Amino acid sequence: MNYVIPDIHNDNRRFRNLLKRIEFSRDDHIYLLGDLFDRCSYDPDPVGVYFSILEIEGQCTIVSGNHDRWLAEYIRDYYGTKERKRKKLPSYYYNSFDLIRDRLPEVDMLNLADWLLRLPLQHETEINGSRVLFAHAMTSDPNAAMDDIYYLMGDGTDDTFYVDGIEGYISFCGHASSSFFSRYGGTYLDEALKSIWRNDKENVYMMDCGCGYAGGRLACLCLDDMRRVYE
Ligand SMILES: [Mn+2]
Repeated sequence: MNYVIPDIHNDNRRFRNLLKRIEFSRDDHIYLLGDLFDRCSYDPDPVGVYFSILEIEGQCTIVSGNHDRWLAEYIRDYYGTKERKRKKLPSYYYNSFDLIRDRLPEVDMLNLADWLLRLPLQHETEINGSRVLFAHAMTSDPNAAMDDIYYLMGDGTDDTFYVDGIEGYISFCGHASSSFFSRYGGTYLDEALKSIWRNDKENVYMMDCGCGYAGGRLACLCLDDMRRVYE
């Protein structure tokens, strides 16, 4: 089975519960839509998220989110700065950096940063005869590569993607709360404003259901039978 999971945002408990509930096994594959880290003030466990993913790395395809990029760049800046000058650096805006540094030595943090910076911005594949695209905020036609910021943050000036999608593909994204997308028509696959949103053309799925915020939850969509699980 092929599963898609959006923004985990440091919530290793919800992530592991989801894996248990879908009975994730050796034949399965997971597509993660980025934003693995930052937030989850109620139960943050970035190292747990990292280790959970490494355990299943061969069965996991991950695209980068804006938070993954920010964290990786901060780690490199921090350790690229002479020790006596580090105090003068602005602290990382989110909780992940300090939480990870409490548990991992410099070499492992730099490896984490390298790993994050190697993540692709978009992944294209074919599943059960459908061509699919995964990216954090917006996907693009694979023949028309966009700047990094497009995939990581979306295009703030042109929102036609949400209505039209990418011709010939089904796109899966996270980044912005699915509750935001009712303005573009479409359908909530489960509870209104609180579940995965799909556009009217049925070629765009916006999956972020607020995991990392109190009251949010983590969605999981099975691409083989379209079954949804929320944790
Ligand atoms: Mn996010």
